[in-house]
Amino acid sequence: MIRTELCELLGIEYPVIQGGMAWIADAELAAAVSNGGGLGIIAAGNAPGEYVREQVRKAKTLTDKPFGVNIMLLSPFADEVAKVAAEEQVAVVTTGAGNPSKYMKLWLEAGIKVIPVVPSVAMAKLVTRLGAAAVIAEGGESGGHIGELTTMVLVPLICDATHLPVIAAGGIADGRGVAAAMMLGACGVQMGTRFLSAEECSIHPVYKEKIVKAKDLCTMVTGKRLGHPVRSLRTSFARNYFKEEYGGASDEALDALATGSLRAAVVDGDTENGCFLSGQVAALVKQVEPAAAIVRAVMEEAEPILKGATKWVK
Ligand code: TUI
Repeated sequence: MIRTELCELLGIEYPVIQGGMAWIADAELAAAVSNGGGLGIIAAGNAPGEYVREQVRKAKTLTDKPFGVNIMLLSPFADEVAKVAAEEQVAVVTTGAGNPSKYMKLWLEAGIKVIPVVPSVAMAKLVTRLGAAAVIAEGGESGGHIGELTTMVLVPLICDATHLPVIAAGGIADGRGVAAAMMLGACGVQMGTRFLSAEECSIHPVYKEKIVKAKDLCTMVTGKRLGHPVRSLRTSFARNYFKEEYGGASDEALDALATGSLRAAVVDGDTENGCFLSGQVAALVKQVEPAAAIVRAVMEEAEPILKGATKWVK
């Protein structure tokens, strides 16, 4: 059994957090992860405050374990969602895609543990000063909106930059990834892509099948030119976006292409118009199974690896 300071901090059994996947991570998935002993997360994505309030209240009926809300800071509704999280007094807020500074006081006064994604040492130091409870060091192997550095480099740098617990994310989908993250100094992991294959994850069956069947070179990064690099499955949509991006399309034309593309993937399974966000680890995801089984499996796999790690030490 692996227990770390993250378990004590969050009141969870296994040091595993579910990624806040926009359009995907709803009350059902979050509750399943929390009931499985990890920390489930409801993603606000680009949704309005009332959607998030409804999902939070639903999750409270599905689990009595702690869960969190992810606030995507590029969202036009970030202000109202931030307020809803405080009003509903969720246990944890994770943030992504921006600087959470302006909301920190509101959340801390509501007794919320704030865990921002930090793509750099500077951001880690800033949120440490502002009272974050822990930080997520998410490398560019991740799906969705990504930073510059890889997990292998980012995690130890962030561990050196803060005294807070560090959660590793990006490129982790099994016990080997968990063990490696702990070797780098992390005391927990966040996984997104692995939970796309959870039974309780309500994405379109085409999306789930694409994840389970994905191979090593199945993801690509688009959106660098606009300053918002995004990793997704290499579908005809992604290839076409990439072509336009480097073929002189205007910023407006690229925005128009992207509009509605997450919904088209998640709800319709539409490979022509849908953007199927995924981390590189899709290649390691083999089957559909309950979220609780995923949480347990990755931690049980990590245990003998960590125990055996002394075998090279003479
Ligand atoms: O946020 C994510 N992943 C996401 S958000 C998302 S929705 C979206 N879709 C299209 C375009 C943009 C967003 C899909 N996937 N991961 C966490 C993350 N946060 N990765 C990188 C960052 C980040 C980047 C810059 C965090 C802070 C930051 O600060 C910049 C600054 O200095 O303000």
